[in-house]
Amino acid sequence: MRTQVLIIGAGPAGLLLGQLLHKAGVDNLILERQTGDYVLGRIRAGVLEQTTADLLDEAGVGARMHAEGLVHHGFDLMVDGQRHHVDLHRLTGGKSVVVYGQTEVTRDLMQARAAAGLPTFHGAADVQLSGFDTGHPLARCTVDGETVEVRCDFIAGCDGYHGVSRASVPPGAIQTHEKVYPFGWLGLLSDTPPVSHELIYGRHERGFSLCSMRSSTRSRYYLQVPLTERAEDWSDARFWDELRRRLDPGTADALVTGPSLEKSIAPLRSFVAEPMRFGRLFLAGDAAHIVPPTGAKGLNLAASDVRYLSQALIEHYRERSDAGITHYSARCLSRVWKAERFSWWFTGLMHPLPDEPAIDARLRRAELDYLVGSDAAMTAMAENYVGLPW
Ligand code: RFL
Ligand code: PHB
Repeated sequence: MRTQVLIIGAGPAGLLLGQLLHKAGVDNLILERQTGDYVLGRIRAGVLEQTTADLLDEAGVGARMHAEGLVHHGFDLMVDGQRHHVDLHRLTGGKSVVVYGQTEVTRDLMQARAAAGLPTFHGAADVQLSGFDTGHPLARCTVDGETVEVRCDFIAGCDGYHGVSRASVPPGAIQTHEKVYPFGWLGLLSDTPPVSHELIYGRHERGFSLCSMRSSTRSRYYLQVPLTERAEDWSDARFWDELRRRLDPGTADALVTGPSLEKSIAPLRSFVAEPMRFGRLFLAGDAAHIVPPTGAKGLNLAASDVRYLSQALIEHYRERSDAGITHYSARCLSRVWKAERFSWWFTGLMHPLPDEPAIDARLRRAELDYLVGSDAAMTAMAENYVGLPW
C-alpha cells in the first residue's frame, strides 16, 4: 500500500494532522495501536488555547467546541486558603481559553475522518519503521494477524511518549532531556456541577489541588499524591474528604460531590527530544515532548507542532519548497522550550515537596506573595497561560 504521509498514532496530534492534510489535498493514512474506544476512554486535557481552537476551526471540526465549550476569561490561584483571581482577559488585552475536553476534541476529529472516508488502521501491532533516512520510508505492522506494508513520502510520528517513532531513531542522532517529579496527580471525573465557574489551582501544605470541569454538569478534580499511591486505594469518599481539606472553607462548603466516573493517577514529567526531524521522519506532540499538566500545555503544544508540520508538508507538495521541512524542528522547539519552562515553573510553585528545605519553602511563599500582589508578575503568568504567539 502507498500514501503520501503515513501518520503513526490516532491521538489528537495524528488525527488533527490527518484532517489538515486532507483539507489541502494531501493523501494520508493512520496506523493506531489501540481501538477508537480505548483512545476515547483516556481522560486527559481540558484547556485549549485560542490558537488551538482556531486550528480546530481551520480543520473544519470546531462546530461542537463553539457550541459546548466554555470560554474562560480567568482562573483562581488559591494560596493558604485565600483565593486570588487571575484576570486573563484584562492582563493579556482580551485573550481567553476554551474549556473543552480532549475526549471531545478527539471524538470530533474521529467523526470528521470517518465522514471523509480516510483510512485508519486500528489495532496495528508491532509497527516497524525504516528507510526514513533515505528517500523511501517504509512501515510494516500486523493488523488482524495480517502483515501490512505501507510505503510513503514522509512519516509523522504522532504516537505519544511510549510510541515507536522516537524509539526508531538511532540513539546517536537524538538528545533527550528529562525530569521526573516525585509526585503524581490523582484525577476524578464526576457528573456534578463544578464548584466554581472558573478553574481553581490550589497550593496547600497537604498538597496541590485543581478544580476543573468538562461542562456545567461535569467536573474534573485533581490531588497531588505521592507516587507510591494507587488509585484503587482511593474511595470516592476519601478523595472528596482530602479535596475539601485542601480548599478554603467557602469553596469546601460549595463542593458538590457524587460518584466518580473515572479515577486515575498520572505521573508528572518534563521531557524534550531534540531534534524533532530525522530525514523524512517527524515527531509531533507527546512523541517529542511531555510537560507536567499544571500549565495545561500538552495538547496545545501538540497542536502547534501539527500546525508547523501540516504547513511544511503542504508547502512541499504545493510549492515544491522544503523550507518548512528544514525549519520544522527549530520552529517547534522554540515554542516547546518556553512552554516547558512555564509548566516547570508553575509546577514548582504550586506543589509542596515532602522533604523540602525550610528556606526553599519560605522562598516559594515569597514568590507567591509577590505574584499575587504584582500586576507585572501576573501578566507574565497570564500571557504564558493563554499561549505565547506563534
Ligand atoms: P497521545 O494522546 O498520547 O496519542 C498517541 C497515540 O499513539 C498511539 N500509539 C501507537 N500507535 C501505533 N503504534 C504504536 N507503536 C503506538 N504507540 C502509541 C496511542 O495509542 C495514542 O492513541 O499523544 P498526542 O496525540 O501527541 O496528544 C498529546 C496529549 O494527549 C497530551 O499532551 C495532553 O493530554 C496533556 N494534558 C493536557 N494538555 C493540555 O494542553 N491541556 C490540559 O489541560 C492538559 N491536561 C494532560 C492534562 C495530560 C494528562 N495526563 C493523563 C497525562 C491532564 C492530564 C491528567
Ligand atoms: C483538566 O481539566 O483536566 C485540566 C485543566 C487544567 C490543567 C490540567 C488539567 O492545568
